[in-house]
Amino acid sequence: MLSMVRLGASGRQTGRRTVATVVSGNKTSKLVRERLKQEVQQMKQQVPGFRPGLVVLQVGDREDSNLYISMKLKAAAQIGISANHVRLPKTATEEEVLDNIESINQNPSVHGLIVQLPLDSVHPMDTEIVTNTVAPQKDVDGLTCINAGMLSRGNLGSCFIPCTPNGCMTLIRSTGVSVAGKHAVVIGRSKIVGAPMHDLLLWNHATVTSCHSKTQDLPEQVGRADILVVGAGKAEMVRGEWVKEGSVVIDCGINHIPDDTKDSGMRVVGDIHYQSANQRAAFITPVPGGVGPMTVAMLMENTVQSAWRFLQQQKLLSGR
Ligand code: NAP
Ligand code: LUD
Repeated sequence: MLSMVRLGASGRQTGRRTVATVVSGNKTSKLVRERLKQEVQQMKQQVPGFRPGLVVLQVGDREDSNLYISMKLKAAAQIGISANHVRLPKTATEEEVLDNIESINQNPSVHGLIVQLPLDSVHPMDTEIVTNTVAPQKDVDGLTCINAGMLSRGNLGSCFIPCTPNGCMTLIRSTGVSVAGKHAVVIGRSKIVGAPMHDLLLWNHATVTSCHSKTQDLPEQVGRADILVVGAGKAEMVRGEWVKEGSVVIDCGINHIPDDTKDSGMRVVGDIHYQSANQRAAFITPVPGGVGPMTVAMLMENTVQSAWRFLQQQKLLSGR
């Protein structure tokens, strides 16, 4: 019976089994936000009257975007970042959206600008053109070709790293497991999650496999992962039986599934089947309370970093 207990792995032992340690995004994001609050206070001491500025541009009125934006505005207020929500109607044209971005690009009191995705417009819109119109030095989502290009070349110190992968990386670091030399598997290759996650793991010296909808034998690839990051948008797709014993498992997925026991009739789950994966992983992120809150915290981090860079360029700082 003793063989049922995974010796040496961290985690909570329940009966004969060891379950994974929960990697809390709620806790880690709170620590990040507290640190940033202090940084903003220092900033104000050095440059009286100064506040980092963030604009969140929204096209349309998606309910999920409204929720995420409200979380971003709340976090900004708590830290001392001056955040503005610019709402354009569903009827806005691409030209109007681009005009708005260009005018915010010109505003020196704005250090960070994001366009919340997806765009919810009645008109056809090229998301790539829209995100690329953001000035790279204000692109705190890290979605412009300039920032994505720097990340893909391993120029990590000069670029803005997209918030969700940056949050995943922070959570991986919080486990104490070193990334260098490990086999990391990323499921998904989107511009906002999968592709930058691949780059970030690679330049943190993991050996990385990227999987997508055409990957053959996903369970086999997952089984090789010392570090697994999933951003596929498929509820509970990754089964616990696929997961390597003792691995670090990070779930970016946010999916709504029916649940009669909830007042709303819905429940939020990730892309990983948590209850089986936590029987094999050493560390696992929950959904909710995992990657989501880290995305918000990393946006704040990038905005504060952008404000520091701005002050430095304006030669308003001494000795930083
Ligand atoms: P996306 O643009 O739809 O990309 C999904 C990716 O997953 C694509 O690369 C797709 O492959 C791949 N994929 C889909 N089905 C697959 C399958 N059966 N097997 C293997 N790969 C598969 O989505 P996204 O924006 O990256 O978001 C992914 C998930 O993360 C969603 O649940 C989203 O809500 C969530 N998310 C969460 C946060 C957060 O802060 N927690 C932030 C962003 C996104 P192809 O490229 O071949 O189509
Ligand atoms: N677009 C994002 N679109 C969607 N969940 C977010 C997100 C917070 N340009 C741009 O903010 O970074 C972005 N930049 N995204 N997302 C998803 C994505 C974007 C997702 C989840 C959360 C932001 C979050 O805090 C909570 C959690 O997981 O605990 C609550 C989840 C819930 O629905 O109850």
